[in-house]
Amino acid sequence: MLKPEVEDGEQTLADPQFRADVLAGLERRPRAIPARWFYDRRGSELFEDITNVPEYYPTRTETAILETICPEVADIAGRGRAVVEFGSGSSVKTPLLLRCTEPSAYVPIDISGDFLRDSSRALSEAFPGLLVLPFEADFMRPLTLPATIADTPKLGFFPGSTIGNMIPLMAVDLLRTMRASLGEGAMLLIGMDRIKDEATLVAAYDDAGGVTAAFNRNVLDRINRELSGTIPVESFAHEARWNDDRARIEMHLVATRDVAFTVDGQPFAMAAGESIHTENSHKYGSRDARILLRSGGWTPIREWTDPDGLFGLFLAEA
Ligand code: AVJ
Repeated sequence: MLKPEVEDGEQTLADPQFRADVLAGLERRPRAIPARWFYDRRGSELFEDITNVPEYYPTRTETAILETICPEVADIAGRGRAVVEFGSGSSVKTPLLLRCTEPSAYVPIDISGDFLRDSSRALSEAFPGLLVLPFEADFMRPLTLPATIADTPKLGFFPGSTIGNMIPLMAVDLLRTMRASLGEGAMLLIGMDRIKDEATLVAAYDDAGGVTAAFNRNVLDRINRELSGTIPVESFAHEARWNDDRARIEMHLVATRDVAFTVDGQPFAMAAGESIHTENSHKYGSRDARILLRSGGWTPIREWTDPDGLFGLFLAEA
């Protein structure tokens, strides 16, 4: 055999976009790497683990809200829509929504064909009669949905407060793009994490067990692995900061000493205390969220929250 044996799913070739983003991001001041690069196989596993740590309230809170209010969503939206999920879906939230909205089709959209195939297979098994149409695409760009469902009204689903990863300018752009992709008469069910006391927010992104720290540092391991980097990962500390001016949690990797390393042969030097900004997680109060939705071309029609008001789930119409 000429080709080296690799484990199934192991990434061997560096994504050129990953290389470009990392090199440009380390060059820039402040240094920053886009959050999307967290999610290699290990990063996705670590994120799963985060959703189970006690301090990280968003996942379990949103799931509980969805469980409670799903029949109302079905009453307002009506059954038989095509559910279009932006992202390949969670194993808990997606079945919850599908069970109560009884869609005519389910279209998960994801940039990673691997995740898409895995989650689609699992869903088809759980919902034998359901037409599952996995769609490999970057949902940040306008897309033409399958012709089979051209005349079916859509219910977009964008849970997890994923919109919070984007700065408001990009979030508004994405909402408009979704509206264009979903077409006439569409509705959107979207989750947004709320603004709350700083201690709760910071703890959610800096759990005592260090799972979020491992998730954050994994992007450095990934750079070392895929871009032949020499970053001394143990010399970077995880930090979660609340930026009140911009209403967002920021994750950083802070050099704990002067460090020098190379990535893809390119040299970099960082002074002790200097950081690499790795993620933003914007938080939206109820009014903020409604303005954001309207700016993106959506009319909010219902908002649901949990008893503690930690998380907001919105139904909006185009
Ligand atoms: C998946 C982007 C919604 O911002 O809360 C969790 C990612 N980062 N802990 C979030 C994340 C650190 C998460 N999102």
